[in-house]
Amino acid sequence: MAAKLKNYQVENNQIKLVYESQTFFVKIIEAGVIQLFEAGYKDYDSFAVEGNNFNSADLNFEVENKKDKLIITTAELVIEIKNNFEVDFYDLDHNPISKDYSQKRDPFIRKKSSNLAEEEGHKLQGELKEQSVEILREISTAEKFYGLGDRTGHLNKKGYRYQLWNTDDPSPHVESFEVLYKSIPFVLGLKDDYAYGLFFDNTFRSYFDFGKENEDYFYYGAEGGSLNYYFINGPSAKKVIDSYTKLTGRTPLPQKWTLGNHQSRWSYDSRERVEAIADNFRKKDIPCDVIHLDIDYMDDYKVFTWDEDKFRDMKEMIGNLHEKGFKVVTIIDPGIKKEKDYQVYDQCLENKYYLTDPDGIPYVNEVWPGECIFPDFTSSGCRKWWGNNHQKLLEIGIDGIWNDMNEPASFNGPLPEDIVFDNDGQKMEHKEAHNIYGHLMSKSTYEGINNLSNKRPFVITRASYAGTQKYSTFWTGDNHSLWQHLRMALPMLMNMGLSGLSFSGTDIGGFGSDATSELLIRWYQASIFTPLFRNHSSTGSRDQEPWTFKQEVEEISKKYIKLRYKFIPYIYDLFWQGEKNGLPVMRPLFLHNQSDSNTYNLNDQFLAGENILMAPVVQQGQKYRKVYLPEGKWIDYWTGEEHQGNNYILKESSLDTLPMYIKKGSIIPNYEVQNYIGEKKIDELKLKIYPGTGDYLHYQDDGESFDYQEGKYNLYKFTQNDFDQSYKVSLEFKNKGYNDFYSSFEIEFFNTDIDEVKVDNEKTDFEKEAQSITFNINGEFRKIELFKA
Ligand code: MIG
Repeated sequence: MAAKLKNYQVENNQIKLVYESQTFFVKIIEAGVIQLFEAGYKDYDSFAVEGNNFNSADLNFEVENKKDKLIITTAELVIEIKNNFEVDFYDLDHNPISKDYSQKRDPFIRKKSSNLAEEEGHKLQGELKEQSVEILREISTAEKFYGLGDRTGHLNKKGYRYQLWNTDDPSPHVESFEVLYKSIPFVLGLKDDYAYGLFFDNTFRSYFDFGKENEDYFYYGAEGGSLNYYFINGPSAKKVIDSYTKLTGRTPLPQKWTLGNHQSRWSYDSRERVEAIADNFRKKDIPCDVIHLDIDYMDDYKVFTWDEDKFRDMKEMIGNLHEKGFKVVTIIDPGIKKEKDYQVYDQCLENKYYLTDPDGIPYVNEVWPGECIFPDFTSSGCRKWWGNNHQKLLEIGIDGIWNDMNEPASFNGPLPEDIVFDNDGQKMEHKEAHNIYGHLMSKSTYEGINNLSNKRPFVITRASYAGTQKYSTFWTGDNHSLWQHLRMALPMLMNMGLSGLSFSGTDIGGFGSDATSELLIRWYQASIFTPLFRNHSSTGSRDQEPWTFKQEVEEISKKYIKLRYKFIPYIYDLFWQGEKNGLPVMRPLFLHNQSDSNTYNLNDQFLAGENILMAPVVQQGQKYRKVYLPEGKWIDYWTGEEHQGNNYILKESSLDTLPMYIKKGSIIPNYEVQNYIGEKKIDELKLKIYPGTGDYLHYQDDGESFDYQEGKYNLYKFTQNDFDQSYKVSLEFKNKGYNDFYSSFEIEFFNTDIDEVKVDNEKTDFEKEAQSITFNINGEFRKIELFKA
């Protein structure tokens, strides 16, 4: 307990508060972003916040010393700090946003008669013990909680408790799971319709209890480290995410092919198998961009090697695949096989880049290769060395890296808590470094590939911490081919998106257990807008490629994979925007309808961007699906039927139907479907216009390099105005920097007619069909206008 405030000092943009027994700081990062931390514990930097993108130079704030509290006022917030460093946040009208809970913890009592139940094998939930850091905050009745990365259960986390300790547990993930692979200590609170964020930047085993032990308060705490958290003001959830991702970083624009269809399996374990899979996609006219190689491509599971027998002339194999338009991604695990004369092992030993026990002896545990040592990713030298190891893979043409087992997972019991990490001389123990192991491995991989190639690195990781989105994309680990897991995929991915992890996906069809044909179809449908679009399955489970079930499955899967490819420019635009505003591709409905309480607990619908509403079927045998449409008018993607929002509708949803709605006033870009991204030069942009009033920014670049950062991209602004008497659409350049312009536009309209097309004020011929018009343009233009009298 900090007890009484003795004195305080204002030092630039932070206030130092000296209490009888502790010292705290309140740092004003921006008017609505406040860091609260304790003096002392760490003098090394945050792993999540690596420099931030705020301009804190001219911040104005006032500090007022009242008898029993200190009051800090910024342009957005009033912060009241009381004894014991209790902190309350108010808006400028003095409405409370978030207040510390000033009473003691008072958990419900867990009654049990004896320990027999546990002996018999029942897993009883333990009590949440007092932590060395813990913060209790009041819960108001109408409060909802979101975020926290990859949690099981529902969109809204109220009433549940979670632990942050990166864990590989391949048994089917269910609602009562407290841990999973990732640790993202970020919470988005919605108090009535006022959003705020809390980011608890602590890497030790942490706990978040959202009113489970007592409905009056929620709790975050950790087993070590110090008090260090950020309060992020809304009132809009969009603003909270914008600020959170300014702090911890944003998903960089990916290479375009990464948005295509990925096919994986544990494992395509020979050259013949890989080639047969690839050929089948082309033969069957199912678009596919990427084949993944799981652990069996390696020589004896040794990382940065490959099996020369099973993968005869790997470089040639990859070259052939490239010619057919496939990219290849290989898995890399952290464990390094303990084997003399294996170069990676020798170098790791020589440079002392391994984890040690407290006596400095290399720590050994078992993973796929048998006995292994583990690289110490907290060491910058190790990260650099590990990153450079990718050279061998890049030389034979590998296009991306998939990092697995980096919680880290181990077969011979977990790594003890006192395993030592060097952290560039500021040593730390496993209990502090565990949750950042995957994060730092991703960083090493990203930076390595970035130094060795001139393309945007593509990394997928299983374990992560806050901020990993700067380096990697994510998949949700070992789900199963269960309907529950298809259902869970949606809230899990939405919460990951809210937590900064925008580029995420689940194993389509499910990893463990055997998929059914119906489940696979519904999973493909539900994934049309999940950024990572990969079918993956476990060794020993039934085959899961789209053609391994009856013909109907192949046909319907193909239809939806093709639909995905139509929307590639839309998804790519969302990534471009996400680099600017931090917003994810897959969004819960409340993000754009924050005052609509019907959206707060909507688990099975999401928005792709702002204007496409997805209501996939996630129940076996469901023929009719209830869909909630928020405010506005919504157009059924398939039938063109218009529906009034703020309304529930029932959609017929036979197996080949994916309920999908476009908001009136939307302009949506599409490309011709290709076998793979980049197969053809795209000269024609197809626009689907849902008449109304609205605008849209479309982005175009080379799809792979960093040239766009020097302005080599085109940005088009499309605007439509639906006036009483007339209707007008205009297309103009906002940025002209990339030389491949479209030479033709095909514009499809719903329920309207176009009478005139003008390119740079000159009337232009156009072809008209029932619902669309097409016209050619001569490379460059300034402005295109379409009129309806
Ligand atoms: O313990 O590499 O989550 O995607 O196929 C299993 C084999 C190790 C776990 C990953 C999964 C991958 C599998 N791996």
